[in-house]
Amino acid sequence: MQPIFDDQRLNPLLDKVRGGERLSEDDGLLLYRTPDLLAVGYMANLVRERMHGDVTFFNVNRHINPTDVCVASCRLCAFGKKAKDPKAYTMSLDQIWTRAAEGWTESITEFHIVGGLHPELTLDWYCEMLRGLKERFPQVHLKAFTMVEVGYFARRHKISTREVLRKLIDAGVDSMPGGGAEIFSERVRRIICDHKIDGGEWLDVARLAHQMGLKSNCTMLYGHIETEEDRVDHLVKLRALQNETHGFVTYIPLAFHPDNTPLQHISGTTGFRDIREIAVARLMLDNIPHIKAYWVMMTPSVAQIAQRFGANDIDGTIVEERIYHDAGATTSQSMRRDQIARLIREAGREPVERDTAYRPVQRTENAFTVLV
Ligand code: V47
Repeated sequence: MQPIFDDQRLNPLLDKVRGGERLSEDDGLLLYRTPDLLAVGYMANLVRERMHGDVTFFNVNRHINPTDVCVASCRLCAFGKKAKDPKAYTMSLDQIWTRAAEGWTESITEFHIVGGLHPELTLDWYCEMLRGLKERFPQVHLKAFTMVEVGYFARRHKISTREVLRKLIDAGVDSMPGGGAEIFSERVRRIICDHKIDGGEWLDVARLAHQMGLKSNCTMLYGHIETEEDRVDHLVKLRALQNETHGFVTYIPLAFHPDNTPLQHISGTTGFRDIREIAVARLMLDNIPHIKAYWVMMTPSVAQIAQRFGANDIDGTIVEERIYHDAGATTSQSMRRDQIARLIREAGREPVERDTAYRPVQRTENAFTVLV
């Protein structure tokens, strides 16, 4: 039976969604503009259940941010500091390896490693860091360096992006996180992150990484000065690249947190907007397997509701998160596995712990086995 949507304009979209037909840019705009969030969520949930049934994935990971020193001064960011700032930090290799070992009883399956664009740390230093991690934790997946960091290494060392990626892969990078994409609109980038590679370059680095065999995630930063058109454009560009490479594994919409940034006059996003962003993503990104509701950014309560609005992942236990907490996130820095499982179960979903490649992980005390 055809559900009766409050917003009748959505009925043709339901036919497309049911038929597995791709949604257009105009459809995307309508999804952003309609007040009928339940209808958008209904359609997103259809797709989500068709792809993943009742499963919601989570993982056990540790974030490592080796430095917050950054040559860029992005107005969106509260994390990056100038080298002379007394509050700036840069960890030594030993500190990084020690930090990685903390929380080990949680049996971490992934290190998520990103940091500032440091003017002095060399690519060789980062490669030594990776080799040291691989030596000490051979079973842990290294999800490391955004497209922006890779672009910066290439510029700083005057070598090609391909060479940077080759060195990182040889040193142990297994995949790449999705950060730094922000929003591809050049008009907006000039204001919020004009020191970063541009949107086209971000996509070029991702394309090359995928061609060289690395999988990656992708993101969009929303809730600042972008328009609905900018958001649709961003999603459609990710979808087009995915058609070419099939290298994106997970998409994570990131809500802008204004505190302690030069854009702190902007109000933060709301629950309605955060949930809509998940649902629109599930509907527009028909070729990206997973949509993650990142609980650190959305709060656990909203990330839980998102599991019925298109999301099929809630991120992980995340030992120590800095980028969002520097920007005023009031969520905890970590959640225990049983807390995550409870959130998922109460949303009527089945929690499945995964590794980075979405293979289920089976736990025994202080150890894990990946089920292939
Ligand atoms: O690249 C920076 C964004 C990203 C702020 O790949 C901000 O699995 C909001 O990319 N307010 C880092 N956002 C986080 C990220 C991520 C998170 C979880 C999982 C994965 C993954 C990736 O956060 C940055 C930037 O886009 N960011 N400052 C801010 N004030």
